[in-house]
Amino acid sequence: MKKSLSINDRVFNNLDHLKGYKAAGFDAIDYTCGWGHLLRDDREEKIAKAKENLAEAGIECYSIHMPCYNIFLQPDELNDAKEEEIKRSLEMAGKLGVKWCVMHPMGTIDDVHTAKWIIEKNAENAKRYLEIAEKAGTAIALENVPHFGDCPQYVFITSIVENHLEIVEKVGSPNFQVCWDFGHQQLNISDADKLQTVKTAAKYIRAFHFQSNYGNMDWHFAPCFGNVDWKDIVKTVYDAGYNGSFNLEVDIDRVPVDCLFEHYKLYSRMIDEIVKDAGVC
Ligand SMILES: [Mn+2]
Repeated sequence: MKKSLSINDRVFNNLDHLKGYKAAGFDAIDYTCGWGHLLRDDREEKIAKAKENLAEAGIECYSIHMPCYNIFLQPDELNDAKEEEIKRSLEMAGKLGVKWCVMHPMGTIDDVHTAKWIIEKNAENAKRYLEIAEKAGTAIALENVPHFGDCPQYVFITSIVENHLEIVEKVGSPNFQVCWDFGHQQLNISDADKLQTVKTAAKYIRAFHFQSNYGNMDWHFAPCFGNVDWKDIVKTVYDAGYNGSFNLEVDIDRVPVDCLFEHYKLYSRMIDEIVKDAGVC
């Protein structure tokens, strides 16, 4: 089983750092794209260097987090700069051998914007991105966004698992599947039966974000904090045949770079604890 952590440009192109990360027990990364550097002229050199560094460190780039629109926008509120950034992220993913590119959905359900319309529009957008992804040799996974308890007026389209899967079904490709965020699920006030929801989504899950919280905010804590009850939900995903990377999407931006290795060791150990607890590996 590959273990990965979401990392961003702070350490992504630092070979010594990647070697330390590997030594701490990780063999893959989830790269959170520097939303902006893909629009700069030096991007091709950076991508080539990243490829070289990852190979030398013996690390796979299993997934990326694509640049995304603000989740509060409706799916027809597009702009050329973001479309170009998304396109370039998919092309970069192809060059780095990335298996799954994770994207957020667009659209909140209200009196004007029905679920049916939002689903249709997201599928339309996704098909356009998928064409670019397949040409580049990669694939896309659509993430679940929670219906947050502190802003209940916003019901995001993938807060309802049936809507989420309907977008996937409408796109209708093995290269357009689901990224499951366990921390988001814990926050989702529209999700009354968490285990049943994971069971419903499990066969579509190709990448996941494991992160934790105490049910009040989207903290992105490491699993040694927060109270996500992982045992049955993780088991459900693996029992459905999940064979991707065990990915932690943990907020480490405020950890000083020279202290990160201690965190990596702890997180690697926590993944071992979780899979042992869930009895999946
Ligand atoms: Mn996530």
